[in-house]
Amino acid sequence: MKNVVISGTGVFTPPYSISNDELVASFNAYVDLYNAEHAAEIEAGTVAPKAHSSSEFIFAASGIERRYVMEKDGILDPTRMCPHYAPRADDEPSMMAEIGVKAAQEALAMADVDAADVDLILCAASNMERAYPAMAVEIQDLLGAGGFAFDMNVACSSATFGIQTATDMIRAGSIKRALVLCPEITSGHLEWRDRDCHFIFGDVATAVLLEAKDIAQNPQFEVLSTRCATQFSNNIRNNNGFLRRAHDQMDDRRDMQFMQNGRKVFKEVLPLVAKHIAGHMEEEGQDPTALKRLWLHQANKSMNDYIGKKVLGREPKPEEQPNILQDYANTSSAGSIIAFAQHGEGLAPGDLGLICSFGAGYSVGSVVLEKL
Ligand code: CO8
Repeated sequence: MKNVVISGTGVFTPPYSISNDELVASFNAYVDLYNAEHAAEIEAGTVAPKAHSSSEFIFAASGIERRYVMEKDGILDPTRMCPHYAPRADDEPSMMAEIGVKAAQEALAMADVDAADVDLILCAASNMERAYPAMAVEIQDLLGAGGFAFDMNVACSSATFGIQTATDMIRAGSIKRALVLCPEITSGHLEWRDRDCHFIFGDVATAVLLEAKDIAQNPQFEVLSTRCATQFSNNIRNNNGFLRRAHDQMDDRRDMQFMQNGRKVFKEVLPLVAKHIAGHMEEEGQDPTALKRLWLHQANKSMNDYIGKKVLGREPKPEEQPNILQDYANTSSAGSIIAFAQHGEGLAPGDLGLICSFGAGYSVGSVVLEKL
């Protein structure tokens, strides 16, 4: 069995950022327009009025201060409330492939590896731009990588499940190097007109390069073990899919975008994650308090504070459990990888760290790493 290392990471950060105040101003303008347009029905009690959002609520409930997006004007236009992405011709790169390639190139440069020497590309994300051909195969072509490629979707846990998939293949010897890419264009499937969730998500792309240890030039972390788990829940759901044409009333149905029962997710996922990490560390023969760094899924600051405290048995220091959600918001599968890529410094050889994701499915994935 081959040992596996992570030797490169990359983060593509989109060009535009939207602050909570900007987002709330456009949302509230949309609400005023909506309520004026439906004044008669609201008066008659047949339509419920919409309520204003607030920056104070968003920060207090989530810890999010701003989010990056690929396009900002459409989102902030109260008469549109969704990004505007021009359709691309078949001979142009898809959006997911374009940003996935940028993150991948950063990871390859860090590891000093040629794309041609990579033999697996995984495009692991919450939503796919099209059904086929796979974005992963398109990225393989754009990079000039070898081997094979495929798309996989485990919502917010796509990165950790992708790392397990790639690690297992390297261990077994069927591949030598893999790029796990998470291009998340969440702005395309967020309902920006819903006060309960309009602030949650942001766009980004991340890359992790995994290699067999014996061929890595610049290894950073060894993958000691991985653990994936799922448990069915409808509390985070998106009903859009290939049967859409065959269903009635599909034009603007709320369930064609991201939906969640946030309170229930919060309550149900926390114990699941705390138990998952404890079980993984036990399998590893280590006490959870041995972990010097937690790179957690970036959905909600209070959730992360709770998990950090539960795992370490005390309040983690900020550097032990770095958050990036204040700047990026929830970037689905990419969140824990941004934290890992941007806050991997300051560990000594032999130190243990843990990447952990959780989200729709429900799904939970964890990766125990040793600093080299
Ligand atoms: N402004 C002001 N007030 C508001 C707003 C707002 N924007 N939104 C809600 N309120 C009000 C509510 O109406 C409610 O009022 P009242 O008490 O009078 O009824 C009050 O504030 C409290 O509302 P909530 O109970 O909803 O607020 P919470 O404290 O629970 O916070 C959160 C809401 C932040 C959503 C929180 O529940 C949370 O973070 N939950 C966990 C969510 C989570 O981790 N989800 C994972 C989803 S990501 C994933 O799995 C990937 C899916 C694929 C990606 C999709 C991309 C688009």
